[in-house]
Amino acid sequence: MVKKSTKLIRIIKIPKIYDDGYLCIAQTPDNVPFNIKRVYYIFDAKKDLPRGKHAHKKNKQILFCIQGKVRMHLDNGKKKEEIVLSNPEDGILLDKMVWHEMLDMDEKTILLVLASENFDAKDYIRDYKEFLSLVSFKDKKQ
Ligand code: T46
Repeated sequence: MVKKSTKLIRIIKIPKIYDDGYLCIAQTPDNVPFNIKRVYYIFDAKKDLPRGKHAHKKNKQILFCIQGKVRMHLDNGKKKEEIVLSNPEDGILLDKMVWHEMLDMDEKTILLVLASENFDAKDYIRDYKEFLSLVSFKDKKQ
């Protein structure tokens, strides 16, 4: 279930079952608030090399750290928040138009990501100044 909060960071806790080892279940719509079109995972990350550093125009995602740890930095143009993920049953919702960075990973870290959209390089905003101007333009229109 998605915990309601005014915070930028929204943790999605998924059920964990013990059956000769643990099994965690992410499922639409019970705990994933979008239809999953794509799944990818990231491993063998290089220490001290941050990843992410972008926002998505349309794509929404949930990121699980299923092994090791990652420090997640989120920024919506108004506020910035950070959290360390190290529990495989805790996902973080990466909404569209949220700048995100993945920090402090190492070769043990494995990130599993569920995405609402197929890969599209045009969906990425990789320039932070452009991101800030797009979110402030959206705010002025509302
Ligand atoms: C994100 C964070 C959480 C593909 O060709 N198809 C794909 O589905 C993905 C995810 C990536 N790529 C290519 C694009 C780049 O040439 O893989 C390369 C590495 O992607 P990127 O530098 O965006 O990787 P990260 O780890 O910085 O970011 C990834 C996702 O790409 C991104 O969407 O939100 O994880």
